[in-house]
Amino acid sequence: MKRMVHSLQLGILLLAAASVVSWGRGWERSDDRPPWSRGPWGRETVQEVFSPVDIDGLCLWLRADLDVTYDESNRVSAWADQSGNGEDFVQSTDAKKPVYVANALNGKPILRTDGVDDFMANSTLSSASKDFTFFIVHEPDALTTSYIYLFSIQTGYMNIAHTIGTEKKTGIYDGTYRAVALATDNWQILVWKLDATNDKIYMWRDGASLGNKPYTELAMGGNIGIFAKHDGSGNRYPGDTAEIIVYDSVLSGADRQKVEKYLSKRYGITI
Ligand SMILES: [Ca+2]
Repeated sequence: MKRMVHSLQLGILLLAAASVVSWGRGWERSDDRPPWSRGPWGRETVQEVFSPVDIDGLCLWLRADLDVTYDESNRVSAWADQSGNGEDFVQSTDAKKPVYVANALNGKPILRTDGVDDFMANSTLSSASKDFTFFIVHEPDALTTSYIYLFSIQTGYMNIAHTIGTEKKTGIYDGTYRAVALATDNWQILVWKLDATNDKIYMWRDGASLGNKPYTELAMGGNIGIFAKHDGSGNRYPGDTAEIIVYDSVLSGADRQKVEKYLSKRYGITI
C-alpha cells in the first residue's frame, strides 16, 4: 500500500513536470514576443531560440508585427521600439503616415511608404558610439528617384539607392557618398556595419558580402528619420519595410549571422 502511494505521487510529479516543460516551449516557439516580455520558464527551457536582445548593444528594434499604432485607414502614427530603450518613431500628420499592411510577407505585416511625403521621426535616440550595425528588411517599389534614404541622422544616411551616372547604388552618405554595391528592388535583408576603428563601412545583402568602402565617423543623435531625410524634407523611400534592428556596436561575423538567420527564418528570405 505504501509503495502504491509512492508510485502515485511520483506519477503526479512527473505529470506536473511534463506540463511545465511543454508550456515553456510553447511560449518560445510562438516567437510572438521579445524574450524580456516572455514568462521566465519560456526563456530558460529552450536556449537555442535566438532573439536580437541576446547580443549586447541593441539600441533600436522595430518590428511591423509588434506595437504598431494605426487608425481605421491603417495609417501608422507610432512604431514602438522593442529594444527596451523606448525609442519609438512617430508621425502625427495623416498624409505623412506609412500604411500598415497585414499578411504581406511570409504571413507577417509590413509598413508601406509612398515615397511622396511619408516618414517617421524620433528626437531622443542617441549614442556615444561611432560603431553601428544596421539590419533592415525591406523591398523598394522602385529605384527611380535620385536619392532614397531608409534611416537618416542629421549628418548621414543609410542609402538604399543613389544615382551615379546611370547606375543606382546602395551605401551610405557621411559627407561623401559611399557607393558599396548596385541597388536591387527585391525583398532583402540589408546590413550596414559602420566600423569607426577601421574607418570602413561593410555591407551584406541576404548574408552575402557586398564589399566595403571608407567611412567617416557619424554620431547618432538629434532628429532621426526613417523612410526619408531626418526631417522628412526629401529623399523619400517608396516601398515596404518589415523590420529594423540597430546595434551601437560592430557585430562579429558570428553575431551578424545569428541576426541574419533570425530574419531569414521570420520572413522566408533565403540567405
Ligand atoms: Ca502620404
